[in-house]
Amino acid sequence: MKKRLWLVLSLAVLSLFVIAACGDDNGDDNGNGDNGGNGSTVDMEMGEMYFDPDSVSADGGSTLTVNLDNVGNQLHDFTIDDLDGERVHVEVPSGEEDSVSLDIPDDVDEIEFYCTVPGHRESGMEGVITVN
Ligand SMILES: [Cu+2]
Repeated sequence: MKKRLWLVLSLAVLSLFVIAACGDDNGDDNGNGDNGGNGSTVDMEMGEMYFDPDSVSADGGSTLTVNLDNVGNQLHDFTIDDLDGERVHVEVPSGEEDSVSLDIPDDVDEIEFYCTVPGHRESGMEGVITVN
């Protein structure tokens, strides 16, 4: 019980640092997704009919870079209908890679992403970014 409270307090303090550090984000990424800093990167595979991983987490106020690798046999896309008022739509042809940087808002809990090619979302090409 006591341990858990300490953990919560530590996380709260850590978040303050993260928020403070966001002011001078230069957009550099260090290629490591889990440093707890103001930016992170995830390598995501696309195929028939999935995103892998289809569940990602990111800090509110941070930048999440998603490296997309379409290992499937057809074109897929990575789409977010409304990311802080903007639509994100990145098409990746079969066998190609692309990447997109997302400014994660801190006033939402989840951000859904999916593939807009007809039938793909229905077949499982969707996922969620959980905002910490
Ligand atoms: Cu698709």
